[in-house]
Amino acid sequence: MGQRGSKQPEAQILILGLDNAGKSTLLYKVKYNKSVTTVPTIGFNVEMIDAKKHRKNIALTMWDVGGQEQMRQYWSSYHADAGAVVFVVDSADTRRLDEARHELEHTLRSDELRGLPLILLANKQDVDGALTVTELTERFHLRKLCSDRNWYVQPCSAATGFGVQEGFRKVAHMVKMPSDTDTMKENIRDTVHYLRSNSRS
Ligand code: G3D
Ligand code: MG
Repeated sequence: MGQRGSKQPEAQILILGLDNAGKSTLLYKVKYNKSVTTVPTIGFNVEMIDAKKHRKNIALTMWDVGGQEQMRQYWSSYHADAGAVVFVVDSADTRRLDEARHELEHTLRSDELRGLPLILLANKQDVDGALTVTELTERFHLRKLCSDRNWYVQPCSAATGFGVQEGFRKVAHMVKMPSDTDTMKENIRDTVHYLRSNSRS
């Protein structure tokens, strides 16, 4: 049951990345399709957007957790219910790429996020010198880092809107719905029940 009492399935998305990567700007761009003036996020912003997965309506609750150093210790408390990780990078801030990579590696090591899809949003593509998808994929060693999960890199600009809707469509497409695991658990329960009742007879 959705938070709004809607019956459409709902998934939680974590939007992570260093401070100033453009997380909040992206969130408000995709939610309201407009640019808003952001202030550094203290705590978190949360927004729900409607999306489609396999032609079905779903709701994505997007958690934009502050990226500053002192906030990062709280990231893990948002992990448990997530269905996908969106990691936002300032593609033009080459000075902080190693720091971003380090944060991404650290995040993906979390047990709660194991196997969840990663969508890397290569933001600020409107800025001169922004790294391309290929360059970022290499710099982040994504093939190796994400060998055990689905991943995708979407070039975008929260400033111009380029690639933003596409990026979040991809998120909706790739997200693991909580019902996926519920269904799996039910299947396992049914199988165990079936095996037990058969072994008795
Ligand atoms: P954060 O939530 O990840 O910390 P913000 O980042 O969304 O607050 O954005 C940080 C700054 O980057 C903001 O500028 C914002 O306008 C800018 N920004 C976000 N996305 C883009 C983009 O795609 N292109 C460009 N050129 N700028 C972007 P200010 O000046 O307000 O600090
Ligand atoms: Mg912010």
